Amino acid sequence: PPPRPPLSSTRSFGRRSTGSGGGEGILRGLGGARALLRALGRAGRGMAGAGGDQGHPAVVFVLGGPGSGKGTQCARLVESLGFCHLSAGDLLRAHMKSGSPDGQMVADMIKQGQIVPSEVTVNLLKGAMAADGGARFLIDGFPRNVENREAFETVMGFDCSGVLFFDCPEAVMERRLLARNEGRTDDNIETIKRRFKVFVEQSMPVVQHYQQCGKVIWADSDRSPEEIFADIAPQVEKLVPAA
Ligand code: UP5
Ligand code: MG
Repeated sequence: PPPRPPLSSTRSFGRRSTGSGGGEGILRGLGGARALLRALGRAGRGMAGAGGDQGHPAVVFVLGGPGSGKGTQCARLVESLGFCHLSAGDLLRAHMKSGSPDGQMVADMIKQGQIVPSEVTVNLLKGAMAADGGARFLIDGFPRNVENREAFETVMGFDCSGVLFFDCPEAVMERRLLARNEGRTDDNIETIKRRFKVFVEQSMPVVQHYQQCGKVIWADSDRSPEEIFADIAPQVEKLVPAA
């Protein structure tokens, strides 16, 4: 297998200055949400039988900085390995356009590059997983902080099978995002910088947690899409084989 450098030495995320993270105020306000999530979690444990040996679906979290290629590689994995791909960002963007009462809050947070409260995201993911009913999921762009991770486990009643992590230099990600041109409200240089900072400060600790558990498939994503895919596909298939 390819060498997997320790995460502390990854080129893109080790050298950023730290400060007060963008979403901390929101996270501090989540005490009530935690209680709600615990209650939802008890109800959520009933969701079983959708596939995996454990009586619950198998989930691979797909993480990496903004523009690291999560969506691009997930599309390929769906095509070749038959996973269901759920992008938390896509679910949130659909939610903000749905006319839901919290839609404006979600739109504002995405525009600012901040992390939407876990109860919103986890409920969207839970609903989408149930609607699909499949046995193998790629969950892309989630969990984005430790609290997201804990909320997922509490609500769903199980943890991921593994994490696919795309490591990419910030300069490369920035160039890709500025060239994407899909009309996303967060693809401007100011928000991109904030997304990088939030990623380093809040999302990397999630990756480090799973690294310590030995659950991370590490991929250098500063390569062609074809090279990346050839590297990761066999590893993902081995982690969660088709039934
Ligand atoms: N591209 C891809 N791979 C390439 C390669 N190997 N070589 C050259 N070009 C490549 O790729 C980005 C661009 O690069 C594309 O144009 C692609 O063609 C090209 P993509 O595959 O789209 O990268 P991805 O990692 O998916 O980038 P994305 O911008 O979607 O990542 P983010 O993590 O920033 O976005 P996401 O949609 O996950 O989240 C957006 C916001 O939603 C967050 O900032 C946050 O505010 C909110 N959010 C939450 O609050 N909670 C969540 O759980 C999820 C999101
Ligand atoms: Mg994406």
